[in-house]
Formats: sequence, C-alpha cells, structure tokens
Amino acid sequence: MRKPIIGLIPLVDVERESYWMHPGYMKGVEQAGGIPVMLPLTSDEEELQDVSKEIDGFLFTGGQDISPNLYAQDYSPMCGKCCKERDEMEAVLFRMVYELDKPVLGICRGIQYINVVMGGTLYQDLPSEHPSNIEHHQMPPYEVPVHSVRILEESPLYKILKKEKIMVNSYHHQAIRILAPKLSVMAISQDDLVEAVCVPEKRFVWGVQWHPEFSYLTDEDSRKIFSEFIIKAADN
Ligand SMILES: [Mn+2]
Repeated sequence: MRKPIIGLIPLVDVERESYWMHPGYMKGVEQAGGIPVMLPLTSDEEELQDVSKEIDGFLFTGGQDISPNLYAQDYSPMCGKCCKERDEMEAVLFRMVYELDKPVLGICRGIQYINVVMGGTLYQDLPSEHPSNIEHHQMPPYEVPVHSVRILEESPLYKILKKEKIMVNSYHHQAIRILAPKLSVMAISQDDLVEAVCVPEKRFVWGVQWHPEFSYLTDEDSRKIFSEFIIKAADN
C-alpha cells in the first residue's frame, strides 16, 4: 500500500511574486508517514475537483490574515494583509474535500479559515480586540512553547494526547471569535481563546491555532497530531 499523499495549500509571497513552503509542513507530514505535495494555487473548479479526488488529505497552512468580507464584516484598520487568491482557492477546495469527507488539518490561518468557511467570525486584530497578558505572537525560536492550552476531556485531541493541559507555541495575529455552528472546541487558552477545533460529524477535520510544524522535532504532542492526520488519510 502506498503512503498517503497530503496536499499542502501553497504559501504566497506577494512582494517576491512567489509561491513557497515552510519545510516544517513537509517534514512534519513525512516523519508521520505521508508524502507532502504543494498544490496549485487556483480556484478553478474542475482542477480542484480532480485534486480533491486524487489526494488523500489536505493541510490548510498558515499565512496571511483572512479577508473579513468572508464573514460579512468590513476591514478594521488593524487587519493585516490578506491574500485574495488563497481566500478564493480554499473556499472551493474546502467545500469539495468536506463533501468527500477527506481528512483536513488546519494550522494557524488554517483553523481560522475552517471556522470562517463554516460560518464563524474572527478577531481581526487580537491585541486590540482581545487584550490579555498571554503571549500569542512570540519571537523566534518558534518551536519554544509560550502558553498553555486546556484540552477538553471529551475531545478527540484528548484521546490521542491523554493530557488535560499542554504547552504550545503561539504565532498568530487573528483568532476565532464566534465559533462556527458545526465546530467543536478541543482546546482553550488561559485567556479563553479557542485554540483547537474539530468537526465531530467528519472523520478528521481538525484545526489547531498553534504551530506543530515548528515543534514536531522537539515535541511529541506535535508529532501525535501529524500522526493522527496521516493515519486518517491512509484509511481512505
Ligand atoms: Mn495562541
């Protein structure tokens, strides 16, 4: 049996007019037994239909802030730069893979995107809209954990980690504000931000607000998240 192939949403560097990939997303998938491939940046329905059928799992990567227009709000002056191409591509792709019940792991922007596309909203700028003493925008090195999250005991995340609390890294400008109706919370920060979610009615649609792709080498919990994703992708 071949290893599951995981499609990664490309990172987009507008200034350099380039697509790129953080090695941690690819190495994190590889060390867990998957084969990572970077997807084409397109919102062409036919192309993404083929992609969604042929690929076993989808990693919704980190990146730019998400356009508040997607949740029917105007841009706050503090909202960061957005990426129209990714916003459009992910909407089309997510609906297709959701329908097919293919495994999805959303990381950082990924968890936020899943929440938005399923009907939730975001804090456009955490420091001004949700002030707290907890560090959510750490300095490098990014694998260093900076805040704790409480894991809900009935969640599938608890089932694989078997811990009520873990330490995580944190590098995000936005966060979930109103949770989408079909999402379940799996982890919460000390200042009450939703830091991990899942869709209970799907085999594996998970999002985490922290960055296992930075910490998989040093942190077993990060590796377990990648592993669960790849196990589910292998089971197609
Ligand atoms: Mn955080």
